[in-house]
Amino acid sequence: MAKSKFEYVREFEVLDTCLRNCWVVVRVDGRNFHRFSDQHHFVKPNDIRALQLMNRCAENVMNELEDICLAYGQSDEYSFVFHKKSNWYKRRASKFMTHVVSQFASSYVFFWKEFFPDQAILYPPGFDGRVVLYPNEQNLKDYLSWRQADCHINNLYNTVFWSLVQKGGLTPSEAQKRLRGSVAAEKNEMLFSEFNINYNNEPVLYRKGSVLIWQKVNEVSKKKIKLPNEDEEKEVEVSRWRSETVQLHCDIIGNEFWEEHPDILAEDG
Ligand code: DGT
Ligand code: MG
Ligand code: MG
Ligand code: MG
Ligand code: MG
Repeated sequence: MAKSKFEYVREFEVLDTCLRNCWVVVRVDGRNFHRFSDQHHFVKPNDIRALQLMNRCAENVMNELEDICLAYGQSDEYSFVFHKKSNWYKRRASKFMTHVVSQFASSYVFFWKEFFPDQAILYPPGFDGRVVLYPNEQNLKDYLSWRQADCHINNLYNTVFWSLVQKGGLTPSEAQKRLRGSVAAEKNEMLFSEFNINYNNEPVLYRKGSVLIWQKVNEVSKKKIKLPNEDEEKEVEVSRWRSETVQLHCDIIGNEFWEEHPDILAEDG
């Protein structure tokens, strides 16, 4: 087929291939969710509906896209890890990022009413996205540890802050002043002595965030078959292995998690 004289513009497109053998992480984050959470009356500091909606969206992303071996989410963000051997869309960074972000954002609106049956969604939310490559397993584990440590630091702060405001009667700026310069141990102590809250007994979903991984399940179903030498159909049980996502709320900073799930980052994963 003859080429049009416009064809040359294609040469303006540049390659954005992710370096081979690197773990590809795409992180999405809600745009101005400070405002979005206020306008939709999210419970402070943690709204279980909002967090579960995020998890539902991430599950959809993992099921719809290829080669995601793990996802980690907290607050208004989710990180997706594409396997280092992935060759999805020839490893084009823009494909990884835009497919994750658009699938996540459309899921957020699509599944909204399942989690907020009594709260209309008031305007279309947006999410930003970024791609980061990690050249070895330790860097990837440290990335995930960084996000989980961030979850812990923010959640401890927010738990004390909102206790001081909601139960202690302080204004937000008074609470902020009380907390300025305090270390973790002091925050724990404040929670315990003033509000009788043992931080370690707070819901693990809030303290650790959510991890999505694949697990193999054996699916048994009944099937009718006709044997060549018999007239009647016979019902037999067939079983097959299927992968489905499972949600965990556990520590991923220590080695135990990786020792328990060696298959997640396996070469042939
Ligand atoms: P950005 O990401 O720079 O566009 O701006 P924001 O406002 O999204 O800031 P970010 O991502 O650093 O912080 C997340 C915001 O989302 C923060 O204001 C608190 C809010 N948020 C996230 N999860 C919850 C929740 O479960 N309950 C409430 N009340 N707010 C939440
Ligand atoms: Mg945000
Ligand atoms: Mg921000
Ligand atoms: Mg955020
Ligand atoms: Mg197309």
